[in-house]
Amino acid sequence: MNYGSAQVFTNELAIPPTLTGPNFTLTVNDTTHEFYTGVPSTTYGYSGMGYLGPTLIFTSGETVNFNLTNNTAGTNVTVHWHGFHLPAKWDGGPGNPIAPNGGTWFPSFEVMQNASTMWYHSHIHGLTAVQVGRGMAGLIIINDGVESSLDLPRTYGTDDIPIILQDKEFENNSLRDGVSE
Ligand SMILES: [Cu+2]
Repeated sequence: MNYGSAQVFTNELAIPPTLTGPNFTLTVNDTTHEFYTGVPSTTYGYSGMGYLGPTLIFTSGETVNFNLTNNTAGTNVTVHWHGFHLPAKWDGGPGNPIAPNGGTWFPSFEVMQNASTMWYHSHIHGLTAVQVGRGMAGLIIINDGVESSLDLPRTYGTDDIPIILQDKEFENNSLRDGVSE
């Protein structure tokens, strides 16, 4: 049986840290990240991370509250709760921009979903692909009583592994922006 050729990997699988609610404070920052050792790429990260953001842990039925700050030097961002059932004013779509250089946004909503893996990301008109590709995204894990009663592996980062897949284009080992939205 052919299992394919052996590949050599150089980067350890990154496991984002977790934040547990119901109150969350997140900043988004201009930063850099070395996808290839020794070659920093211009990226975005949340709350001190060089790329992407922490995994947020929600409990179904609770109200979650956010203190969000845009510390980038020159770009509007949003924080969109992908796929969530919530009031439009807290959706974080293109109509809810947060200004750069310290602009803030304080959404608050009830978690109406059952147990699931969700995600958040910037959703600025015309720049969503660039901002998400450079790091403005993170996971959300929603727990509920049904899921927690099941006999499943649930030690985050050990046997419950968060995986984020993104396509990437590099030039001289430095990240290039995608061209699509
Ligand atoms: Cu989305």
